[in-house]
Amino acid sequence: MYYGSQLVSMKNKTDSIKHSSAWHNVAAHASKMKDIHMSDLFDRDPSRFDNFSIKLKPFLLDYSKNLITHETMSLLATLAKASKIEQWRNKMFAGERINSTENRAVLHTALRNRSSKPLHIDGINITEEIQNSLNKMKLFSDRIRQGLWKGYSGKRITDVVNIGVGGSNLGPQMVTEALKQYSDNSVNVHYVSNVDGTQIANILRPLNPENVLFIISSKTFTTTETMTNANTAMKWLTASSFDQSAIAKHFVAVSANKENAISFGIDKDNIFDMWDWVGGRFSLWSAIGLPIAIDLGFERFIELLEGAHELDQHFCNAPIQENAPIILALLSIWNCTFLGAQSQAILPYDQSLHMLSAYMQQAEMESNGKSVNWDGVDIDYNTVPSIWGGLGIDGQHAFYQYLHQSSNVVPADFIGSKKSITPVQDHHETLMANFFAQTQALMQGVNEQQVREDLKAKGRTEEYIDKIAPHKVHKGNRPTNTILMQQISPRTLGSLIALYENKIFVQGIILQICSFDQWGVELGKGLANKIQKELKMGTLNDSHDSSTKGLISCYMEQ
Ligand code: G6Q
Repeated sequence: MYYGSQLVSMKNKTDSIKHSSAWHNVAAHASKMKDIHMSDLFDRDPSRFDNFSIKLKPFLLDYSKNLITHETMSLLATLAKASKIEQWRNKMFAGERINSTENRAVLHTALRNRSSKPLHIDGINITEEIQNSLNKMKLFSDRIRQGLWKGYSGKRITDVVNIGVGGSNLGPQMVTEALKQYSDNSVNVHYVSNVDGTQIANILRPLNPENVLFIISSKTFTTTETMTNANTAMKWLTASSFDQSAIAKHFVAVSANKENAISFGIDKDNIFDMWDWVGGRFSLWSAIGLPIAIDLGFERFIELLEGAHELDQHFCNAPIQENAPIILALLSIWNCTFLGAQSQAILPYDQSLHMLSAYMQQAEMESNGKSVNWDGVDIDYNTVPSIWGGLGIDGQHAFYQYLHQSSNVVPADFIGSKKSITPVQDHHETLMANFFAQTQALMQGVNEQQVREDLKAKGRTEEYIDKIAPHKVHKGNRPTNTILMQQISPRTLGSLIALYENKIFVQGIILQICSFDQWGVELGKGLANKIQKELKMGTLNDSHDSSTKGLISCYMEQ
């Protein structure tokens, strides 16, 4: 089998990228660049914005406010070439098993490829499977939206509750939130992810079981949190109907594990496909996106896929130095691995994107938050930053102090829209004025002389100026990328998400990390299952450390 040779070719053969001349050249260049201030680079080059920005249909990417020169970008492009990024990209799109630790293809891009060209995985034409799944989603979402799918008592479905967690929740929920303005509200869509009963209890309290449809979204159909919530939902429904046949009318599943879904009680016709070549955190393009299709209508869901596909086309065809996802990945590596930044902020200036940083946090940190390379050998360079953030304006009145003056430099992505989807008087102008001001301030900063002159002009005493001036100095030189969207829409949002997904893939390849597994998530899961048994039995296992034992005993006292 071809995948065997693929695995063998990766095993024990990775020359650390750190030993390449491309890497050495970037590192040597970084030590020279550290003493340069970005505002000098702007002074020297009036066309810096034109040189370091890319205009694509859905958005403009300005990356000129990074500590870079033409030489930097050229050295980084050579690093990308040395990593064989184009060959790896082609392998991913062709369905090679680049998820080496799980021996799987990585084909979320196929889910949004609108061409009918066959693509075979293990002899199965997945293009056909994807199309069949989309057809099923269309039929189902139309019936729900038009009120043709009835509950057990003959009433229409008014509320859909999606039960899933992690990749089976964050993507669809983030998109549903972002595209609220595009919903005709024919159905209310809710999301339950937390095993804390408070969440499901609050969501179900005002609902009438006769009008509710549950989607159990779980690729594995074994995730404890999702199964616990699904069981609660099942009890809630059957307590009202007392009739098992009601289940088929109120429960559907999205899963790669049909057997488990069926033994849970879900009708086999009500199961939507998932495949092992789609990672959870990249799965919103599959039937995991069913709640999006129900909320917005299937045509809007297709627009989301098309927007992502357009960005994939750009990723596949644009040369490295004009390739937005590759450039974003290279800049992250430049800022973190070479210049030492430890975290990165995602700062949307668009209310609709309020869940974006949480989504990106999973996408990047679960993919690349690792410290061994493809061969399992320890990596001795900084890999990816921790990702955090939140809505820009709210952040300005909270954590931006840290961005401007902390001793840690936090590179940030600013994401805003030219047009608001909900124009209200002059709100958008105020919002965007802040959006532009912040990246300028982070880049330029204010030096001591400027602070002193300003305070003097305000009539402050010399004594006061001496005391306060150091506190008002902003060193600036803080890197930002600006993504200026046309307007949030299914299509542009699709492109934005695909931009980041492809960026994450590029980071993984250059840093030689397997981006598509998540063993770090498994460890705690296994332990929690064991402890849950102890809590149920009321007996404490002696093998725990004293802290864990002490905490569990204290919990058991109640
Ligand atoms: C994503 C991760 C993880 C996963 C959840 C839910 O890439 O693998 O977040 O999506 O643990 O898993 P199930 O869909 O199998 O319930």
